[in-house]
Amino acid sequence: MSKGALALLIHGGTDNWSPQRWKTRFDEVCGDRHVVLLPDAGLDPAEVHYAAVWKPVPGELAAFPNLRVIFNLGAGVDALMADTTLPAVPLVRVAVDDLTARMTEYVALHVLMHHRQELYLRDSQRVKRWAPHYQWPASAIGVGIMGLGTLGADAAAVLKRLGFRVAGWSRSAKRIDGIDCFHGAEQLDGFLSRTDILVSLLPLTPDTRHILNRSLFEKLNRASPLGAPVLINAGRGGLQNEDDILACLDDGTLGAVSLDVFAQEPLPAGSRFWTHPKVVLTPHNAADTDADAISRYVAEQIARFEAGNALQNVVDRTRGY
Ligand code: NDP
Ligand code: OXD
Repeated sequence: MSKGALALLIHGGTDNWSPQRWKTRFDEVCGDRHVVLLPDAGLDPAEVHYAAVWKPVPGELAAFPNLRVIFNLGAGVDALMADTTLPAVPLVRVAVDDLTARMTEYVALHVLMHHRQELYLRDSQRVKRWAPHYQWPASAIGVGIMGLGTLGADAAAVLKRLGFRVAGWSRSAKRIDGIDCFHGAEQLDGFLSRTDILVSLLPLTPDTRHILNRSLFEKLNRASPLGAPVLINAGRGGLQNEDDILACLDDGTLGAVSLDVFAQEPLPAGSRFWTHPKVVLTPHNAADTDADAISRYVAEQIARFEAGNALQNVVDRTRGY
């Protein structure tokens, strides 16, 4: 009996998301399984048992009557959750060491950049100003991570190792050695009041949309050694109220921000974020999903599933992540 096909549905790719590269990698790891890069006019939709997707158009997955599992080629599933026609089969997201390590690099880089006053020092170099400010030790800085999941927990451990006072905030209660753990709406204010650098690694859900807004920023440590608190958002653009961020940078409620994600991507040319002196921005590449690592992960999951074992990292559709 022939194996069900794996369909690849990849949209919105940039240079690091070449669909053909994904197809080549999947062909290598899927043995004799038919791997189809869509669109493919010759494909019988009934043949497809698995779909590996990035930003499919809403309704696209409903075309496969015999679908068994959907694999999202990334960690965040907000785009899929918005598809009301998404087939009711298990949806598996990415949680692999390769992606986690990349995100931890981004978080460590940006926390250190703000802690070590890189914006001020680069500006000093530009104007030939030899005038260092006092440099606080890492132990004076409270870093607060919103989202203590796969990515947040790893970043927290590395920041702790660098000497920062690290706290995390999640939906459910947690105990992590050396990290001050807060959870739920009732503990959010306590978490914010000890935070100088706020790192957002939350998923975008109805509960978290626009959670990064002025009223939250005003609850961050107002006596921060950094002068004013800093925001780093690598979760999703929908988590942030962008007008509030710009207004809070302008009036000093926030000292600086690092943003990897935006409400509209690519960021429009007219956005003030491009040129604001207190903004460090990156084009949603904090943690790229690597075709080698992720194709292996998907192939392993399919092998587990076909051997009768439980799939890993299945999204809870009622929570939305
Ligand atoms: P996980 O699902 O492992 O972790 C999510 C964390 O957020 C959990 O700790 C969860 O709490 C917490 N959380 C969710 N909802 C709430 C809420 N309402 N209140 C408080 N805490 C909440 O996800 P990952 O760590 O793997 O990824 C996080 C996000 O990072 C992804 O959803 C994606 O949007 C983004 N991402 C961005 C990338 C980039 O390049 N910019 C790359 C990869 C991911 P609990 O533990 O209690 O469930
Ligand atoms: C992801 C992403 O969710 O790259 O994995 O944004």
